[in-house]
Amino acid sequence: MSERTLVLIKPDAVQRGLVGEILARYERKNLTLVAMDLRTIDAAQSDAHYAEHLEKPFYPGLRDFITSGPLVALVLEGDQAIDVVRQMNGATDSRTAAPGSIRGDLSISKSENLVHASDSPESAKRELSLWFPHLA
Ligand code: 3AN
Repeated sequence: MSERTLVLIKPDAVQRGLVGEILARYERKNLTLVAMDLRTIDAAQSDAHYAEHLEKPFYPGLRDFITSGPLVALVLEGDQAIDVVRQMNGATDSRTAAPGSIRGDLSISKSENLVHASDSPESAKRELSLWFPHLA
């Protein structure tokens, strides 16, 4: 079943010049690029995006990081795209993420882990309307 998922190529990836490499992986997988935007977000947008993490001890650092510079927000579409993209991204902790995944190949950090992707149909719906409200 075709799905849409919200992906963030985070500020560490932009800073390191990895946007092309990461985007190329999604394109080679044959996911469809529906929307893409380079933007720098403020604390309010971070709080809305990471609503479930607001009380976590790591959240202040995560907010500083995600607002630290431009990121690339994209919408990808394809058959079971939500799970497919999570698999491609790899485990949250890049140190243990599987080789072959974006995090496993390109990052060694748990916090600066290059990418975000929606983790369920419910979060995809919420995140898509937050980041790209003009999309149907
Ligand atoms: P994922 O991005 O794999 O869905 P989440 O949603 O559990 O992971 O966490 C959101 C983000 O918060 C992660 N991408 C990571 O940057 C950061 N994060 C999660 N857990 C930790 C932690 N224990 N220490 C530092 N940063 C964390």
